[in-house]
Amino acid sequence: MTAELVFYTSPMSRGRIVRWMLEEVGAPYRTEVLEFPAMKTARYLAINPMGKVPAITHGGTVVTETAAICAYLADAFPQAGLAPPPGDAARGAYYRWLFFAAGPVEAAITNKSFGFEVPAGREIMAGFGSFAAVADALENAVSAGDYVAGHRFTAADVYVGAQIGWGMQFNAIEKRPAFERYVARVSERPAAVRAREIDDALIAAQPSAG
Ligand SMILES: N[C@@H](CCC(=O)N[C@@H](CS)C(=O)NCC(=O)O)C(=O)O
Repeated sequence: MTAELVFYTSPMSRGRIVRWMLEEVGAPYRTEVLEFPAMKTARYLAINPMGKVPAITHGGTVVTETAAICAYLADAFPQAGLAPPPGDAARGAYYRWLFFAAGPVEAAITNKSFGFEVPAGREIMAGFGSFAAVADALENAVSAGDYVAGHRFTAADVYVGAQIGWGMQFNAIEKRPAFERYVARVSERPAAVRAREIDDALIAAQPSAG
């Protein structure tokens, strides 16, 4: 019997990234939509003690953290070809940019959005250094080829593409031509389009919508 895959999300959240990944994977999954108070129930806190979405359960395995979920799904469904296998030279770049986007990029964007400044001269203490350094490194990553980990699209492109796309949409990342080209390339994939349609339909169906 195959393990049931359950996706806990809210259609306006980072869950949109996991939806995209799930659509890339193509395995059947069941969605549980949790709106904000429902994320703090004892039942959901047992899945994610942070009380945040997204999360997945796959049989008895619980995974939280969007980037970790993307990496887990790529490994759990290798037939989808969304991760360079261990031993493949592209595995290094795959890990590198996935973790870079979940750590330094996320921190740089959050700090910038809230107006938190790294005190001058203290960049060596901040894991992301400075926003400008993060943006330049990211531009390098998406300019070296079509995808961030070698010649093939991977789960790292789902996560990096979504982070840059989201950042540009909310003016947290400047619209550099290299970012726009990369985001256009990855976000026109059929799975990305399908994922947006599913979540946009869920938003439209919400009682407060319209
Ligand atoms: N580090 C987490 C962040 C998840 C997160 O912040 N989720 C937000 C929505 S995008 C949330 O659930 N907020 C509700 C709350 O904190 O009550 C990840 O990458 O998955």
